[in-house]
Amino acid sequence: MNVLLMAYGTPYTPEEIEPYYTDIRRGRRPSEELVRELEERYAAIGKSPLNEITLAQAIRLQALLNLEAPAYPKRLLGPFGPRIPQGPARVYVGTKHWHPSIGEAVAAMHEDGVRRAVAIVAAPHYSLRSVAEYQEKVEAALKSLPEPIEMVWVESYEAHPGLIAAYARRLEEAIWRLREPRKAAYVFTAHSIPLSAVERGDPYPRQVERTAELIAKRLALPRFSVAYQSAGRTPEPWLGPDINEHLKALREEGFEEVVVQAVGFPADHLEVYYDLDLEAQATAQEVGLRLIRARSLNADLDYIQVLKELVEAAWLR
Ligand code: FEC
Repeated sequence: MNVLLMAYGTPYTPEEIEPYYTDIRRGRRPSEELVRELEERYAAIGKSPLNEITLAQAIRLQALLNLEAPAYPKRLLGPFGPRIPQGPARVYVGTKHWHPSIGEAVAAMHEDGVRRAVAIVAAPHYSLRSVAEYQEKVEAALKSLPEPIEMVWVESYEAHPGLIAAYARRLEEAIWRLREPRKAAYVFTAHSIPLSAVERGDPYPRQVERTAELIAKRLALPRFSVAYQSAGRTPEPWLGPDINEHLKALREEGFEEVVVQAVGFPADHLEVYYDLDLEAQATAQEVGLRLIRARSLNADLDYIQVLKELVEAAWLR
């Protein structure tokens, strides 16, 4: 079984921030001011852990897929010595905006003789501004190959029971830290997208709502809401409500505590460490709201198990 696991990607060094940002803007160079602002955001969090987490997800997914494969060496069941046995499943990593790029991953798959693979993004919701753009990049890479690779897509998995359970578990941990859970507000966030995509019928907001509803139902939350974060620095209108405005509104309604859970991203990265842990936290403190963020899924085995189930089901299609 072959898998192409994709994620957003992040620069490895401060020098890479500008070309990375240019790639996000489809080759249009951002102004000096925008680059400086982004450099400051990365400096404020030290470094985004996204590439390391994506690699850890890929390694763990490959290990899980191999462990149960019938052809895996039986000696794994006993002591197998210092080497981790290679198995029949191979997971390749491609990032949307940096290295290894999706093009580099597809080229490596071709070099290894792969003719069929499951393609999946480490983000549960489909959007014209996320998964559809990953798909475009995969299509472009496939076109440059002398032989085709059949890609079987997992386009979204917003209601996967394992995903809902994994998010609910992290939310429950956060609830333990509240003073009065019945009186608190519960907010689920996802990356904002330009409203123009929503107007073109993007299923993204509906899928984000669905994830939120299922987690809230599972934990019998007294109330919940959805807010959007990290709107881009572009003049067009973005999907809201923006998390910072939403926190202010919650305080005005009389809430004193809020749990925020980012359900649009499985991993920690700039938009979690900066936009939630620094910016949204500062907004909450400013208005006198106690904000607790539920921890992310990252490369934890419950999330990897979800990826494994999705990939295995897609492989059988
Ligand atoms: O840790 C890191 O360095 C990477 C964090 C990161 C993730 C991420 C995920 C998503 N984005 C989505 C949509 C957009 C759209 C634009 C856009 C712009 C940026 C910029 C940075 C950035 N995004 Fe992002 N996004 C991350 C980082 N994103 C940096 C550029 C600076 C800025 O505008 O803030 C606007 C593009 C344009 O200008 O044309 C649209 C969506 C996701 C969630 C799905 C996914 O992970 O792929 C949707 C992580």
